[in-house]
Amino acid sequence: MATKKAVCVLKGDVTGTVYFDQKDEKSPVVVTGEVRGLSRGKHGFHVHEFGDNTNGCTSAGPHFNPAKVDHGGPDSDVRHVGDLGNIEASADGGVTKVCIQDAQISLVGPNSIVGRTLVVHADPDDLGQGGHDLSKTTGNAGARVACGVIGLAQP
Ligand SMILES: [Cu+2]
Ligand SMILES: [Zn+2]
Repeated sequence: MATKKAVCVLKGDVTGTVYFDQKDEKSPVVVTGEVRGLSRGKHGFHVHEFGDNTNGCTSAGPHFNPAKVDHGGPDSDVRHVGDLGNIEASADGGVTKVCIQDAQISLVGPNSIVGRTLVVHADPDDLGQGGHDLSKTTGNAGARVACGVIGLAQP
């Protein structure tokens, strides 16, 4: 397989553009880009199951979780495929750089995120460790402040 590239334009209360690059099916996916307008602090950052934004970010459904396991953080042994953790804004309203490498998401095969939705949340993802009712499903990351469908990018 040649290098695969995908892209997501985030829209909502904040905006952004996020790129996904994968050298071959065995390689991690490199996630880069920018999100503009976040409040200072950590914000949950996930791939949700459906590429359906007909009812805004809500219709993207739950976290992409083909193995039907509990929510976790990107480095957890048990996690959803879509669990990319948090991005962190250093000040209110500025530009937050995204720079993540992840070995569970893919651009091909059963863990492919192409055609699914990337979501940025209002609150921090507790990575499954918060002890809240929602920790093991959503990380209690709160509202969906922006989202966009992940699609194949121009080469
Ligand atoms: Cu999410
Ligand atoms: Zn999750």
